Amino acid sequence: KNISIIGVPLDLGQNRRGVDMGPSAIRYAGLVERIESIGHQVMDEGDIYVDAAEQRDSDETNLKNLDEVVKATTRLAQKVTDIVESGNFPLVLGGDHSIAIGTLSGLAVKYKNLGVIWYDAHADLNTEETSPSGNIHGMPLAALIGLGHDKLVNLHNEGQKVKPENVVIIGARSVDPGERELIREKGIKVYTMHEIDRHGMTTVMEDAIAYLKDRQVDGVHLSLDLDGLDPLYTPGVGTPVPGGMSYRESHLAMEMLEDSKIITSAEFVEVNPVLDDKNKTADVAVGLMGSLFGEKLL
Ligand code: DIR
Ligand code: MN
Ligand code: MN
Ligand code: MN
Repeated sequence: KNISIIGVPLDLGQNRRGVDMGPSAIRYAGLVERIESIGHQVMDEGDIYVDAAEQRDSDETNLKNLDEVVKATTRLAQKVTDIVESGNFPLVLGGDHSIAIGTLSGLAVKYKNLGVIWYDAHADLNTEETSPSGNIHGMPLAALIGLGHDKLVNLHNEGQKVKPENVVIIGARSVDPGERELIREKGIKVYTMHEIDRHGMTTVMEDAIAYLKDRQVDGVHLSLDLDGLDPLYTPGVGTPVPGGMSYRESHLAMEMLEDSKIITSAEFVEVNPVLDDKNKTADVAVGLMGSLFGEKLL
């Protein structure tokens, strides 16, 4: 593969500063060497420019730092569009999960029936109306299916970027009331921790992959929030939730995605080195990317 890496040092989609250092932490953990050693061509395209947060709260909305998030994610969307049009595989490094609005809006220019695997403790399906926090990192999936603030929904291009029935959420264990309603109403496929405990990661991933193939998707984007894993393995995240997926379950999931050959783009988000234990979370992220890109023990 020809892989283009883009960093997005954005921490304005949530409350805990420091996740803007995620791209540096992931590069420091040896990302480029690791992927090159598998045999891929890697182009590090550097970071997207992020404006400093305004110190006042906007009058028109309860969404925090809306204009700065919109500007940075719009730049990201254009960059991702350029990369997919050149035929390269985009690998985006966060930054908080609000960046997914940019990544997927950029992908939507090329992929008209894109599948999405959302590996996360959360559903990220809040809107302006339902959000308990005002944090945009809790809203990207809603915006991408066309719901929420206009500026998020119409970023890069007008309207819905992803069909709700093409989304699979894996690892959910913290879902807000408005999100639960949306999941039911839109029929979004969710494998909660219950399904993973009960049936095992193998069955869950086989099901998820078969589901997306049935949907006849023209590509599949992996959006992996490091808080999807148990905080035991990835403590450097802003909103840790106990009872998550293990290190091995997560590697197995990546290995099965690699075997399936369905993944056409990926992003790894919410690595916060300020909250981490000696860059452990970035190390885990790079290990998972190794498995996703075909690293084999033997
Ligand atoms: C919560 C937390 N559902 C919110 N979301 C997080 O603020 O909307 N997403 N942490 O990753
Ligand atoms: Mn910062
Ligand atoms: Mn998330
Ligand atoms: Mn999360």
